[in-house]
Amino acid sequence: MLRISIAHPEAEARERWCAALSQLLPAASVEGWRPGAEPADYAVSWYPEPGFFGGQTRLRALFSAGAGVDHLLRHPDLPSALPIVRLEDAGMAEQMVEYCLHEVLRVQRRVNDYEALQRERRWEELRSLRREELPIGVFGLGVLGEQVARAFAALGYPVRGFSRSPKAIDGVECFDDRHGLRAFLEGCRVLVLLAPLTPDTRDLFDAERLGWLPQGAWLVNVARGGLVVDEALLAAADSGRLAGATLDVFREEPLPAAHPFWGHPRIRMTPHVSAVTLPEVSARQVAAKIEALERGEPVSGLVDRRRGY
Ligand code: NDP
Ligand code: OXD
Repeated sequence: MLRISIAHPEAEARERWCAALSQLLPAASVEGWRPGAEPADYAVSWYPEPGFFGGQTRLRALFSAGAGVDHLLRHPDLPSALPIVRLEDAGMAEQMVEYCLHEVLRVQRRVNDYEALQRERRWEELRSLRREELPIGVFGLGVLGEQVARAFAALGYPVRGFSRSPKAIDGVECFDDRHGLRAFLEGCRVLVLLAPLTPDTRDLFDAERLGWLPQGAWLVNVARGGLVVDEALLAAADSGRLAGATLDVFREEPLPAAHPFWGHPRIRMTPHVSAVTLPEVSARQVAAKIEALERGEPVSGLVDRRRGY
């Protein structure tokens, strides 16, 4: 019998994954992992607990319970040849679009500025920006970034995107290394980060790169905290070079209570919730891929360990 192990530290998520996968694959045994559990054929996990890999003698693939896999690739016990399959959209793109749109509308309609005026009890009218005055840049045009870019383009915003490989997306000005990151960043009034954390993207947005954004730009980081150098972001926000930033992800999560981001007037924060994993939707994707692998067919979403995503 096919055995599927759910190695998830949160009981509620573990139960939802188990229930959904059991229903979709009734012939399989689907169980939450615990020390001493029988070896599994497939596993679903965000980050396996210590001891998990030691008992896996026949694991054929590990399904990430998220789109990003940087944390998994850093797992000290991860077998070097184990295929890792990540989630592709699975209900996350819609959430990302909503989150980014909300932040862009706040900038466009000056909501951040009105909130500051309200705190000072000041009645003052500010000029809103028109969509054409607010070019949106999306760094990372993958499964999620492409849908975010398309959504803004459909609403009439000028949209540009940057990816590793060349892309052609209707309504989106596409950049890659041939054009250079500077040419891309110089035209972004709002910059949305939606690329994975890899050796190439770690610390990429330092003082120099943030300085390539136009004066008064707004940063939205929904990717990983490690893409941005915290000190550089704080300095750009302190000086007003950046109008501000919306941060959903951080180098250390939960963000330590003493971190200056918490109280910074130009920084808005959420606790890594811009697009959460929906176990029921994700289970449909994972079940379909397990069935494909069992038939000997290739599946999409296979992580390339050399690239890091
Ligand atoms: P994909 O792998 O589908 O897309 C990644 C994109 O980033 C691709 O376009 C890729 O280029 C581009 N990219 C990778 N490396 C570079 C680089 N060095 N320079 C420029 N572009 C680069 O990932 P998803 O769209 O599914 O997810 C993106 C990230 O979003 C995840 O890795 C995760 O970290 C984060 N995330 C955050 C969530 C949250 O709640 N905050 C939820 C879900 C995801 P190319 O197309 O050429 O390969
Ligand atoms: C993910 C995330 O990568 O939630 O899916 O960050």
